[in-house]
Amino acid sequence: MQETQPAATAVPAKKPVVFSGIQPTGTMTLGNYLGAVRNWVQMQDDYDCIYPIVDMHSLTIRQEPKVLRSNILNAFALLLACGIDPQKSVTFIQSHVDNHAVLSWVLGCSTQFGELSRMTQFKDKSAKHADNINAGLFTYPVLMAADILLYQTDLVPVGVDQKQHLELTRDVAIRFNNLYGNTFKVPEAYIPKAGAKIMSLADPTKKMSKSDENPNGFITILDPADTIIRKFKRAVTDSEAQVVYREGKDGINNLMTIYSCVTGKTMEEIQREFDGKGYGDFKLAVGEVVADHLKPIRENFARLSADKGYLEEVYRRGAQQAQQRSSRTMEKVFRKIGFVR
Ligand code: ATP
Ligand code: LTN
Repeated sequence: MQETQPAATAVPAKKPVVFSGIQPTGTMTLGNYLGAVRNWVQMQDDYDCIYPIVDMHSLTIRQEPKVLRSNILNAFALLLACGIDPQKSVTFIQSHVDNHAVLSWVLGCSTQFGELSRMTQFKDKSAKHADNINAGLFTYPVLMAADILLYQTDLVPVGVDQKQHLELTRDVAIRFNNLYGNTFKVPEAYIPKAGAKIMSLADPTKKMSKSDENPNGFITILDPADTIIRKFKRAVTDSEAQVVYREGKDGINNLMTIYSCVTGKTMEEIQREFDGKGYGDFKLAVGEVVADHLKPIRENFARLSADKGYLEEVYRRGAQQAQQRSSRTMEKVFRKIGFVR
């Protein structure tokens, strides 16, 4: 008689951990979306993803409390509206999980003044906010390292502006591991090939940023279709009237990148499509595809932001999950550094 074998219980392979955050400093721009959030959405099926709204980071710039509170809730609703699915990913509000601040202190003691002084974002932001060069602005990358290292992260999907902070995170993790024994996974940056740096529509030599004073420089993902089309029509280009991707054509290169990211067309295909046509036609086409692409997000946002009960349920559950997962790393850190438990 043949013996029946017990059914093999397949142990699911552990998915690599993905972590990334966005600041609640205003409405997400097309740059944030194409450079980061769109990739976060796409990664949810293949990775174990963790996506907080990093409200503690936003304190490095002066905030109006009432506005901040509403920005945090809107940023959270917007993340869900873009397609972050709380059934698949852990999503929460950073300040709800104490471990971020606690690990940040510990890592700060393993980070050198000199290396923080070299951070270009610190130099840029202190030039922009010369009346408020606070210690938090200086130690900001340490909090970011804590965010990432708390979850034993493998991959961090970000725009290219965050590359230097990621390198610092890796350096701090390696230094800590060498000093105290293996504690943290050393993460890798995941920077998209296209869309990693969407430029301002008003000044295509500058990054599109949600805290830009000139609203014509950025498209927010909640802008209505007519605003989007108007902003693209006004986008700064050159006087050549040729839709080609070439050095020195910053404005056109940026519009072509946006068009390519949204439609999936290559630069050559775009060049052919607009061969012999003027910038007016091209700008209108870019405006229209972007407006169409963002329409469902705007509709999802209207529905979600009206449901405060649901949002609260999601961020509470997310914080519990994040607290639990990050506490494992925190315990390990405390043991390694010699704290009494
Ligand atoms: P702020 O204007 O307040 O400095 P920001 O617009 O730069 O904010 P963040 O919240 O700091 O946005 O960034 C969230 C994510 O979006 C990061 O991964 C960042 O690299 C990415 N990102 C920001 N701006 C752009 C851009 N113009 N192009 C591509 N990615 C971007
Ligand atoms: N520093 C980032 C926001 C940020 C982040 C993070 C990104 C804070 N913590 C952890 C990735 C992983 C910014 O300014 N865009």
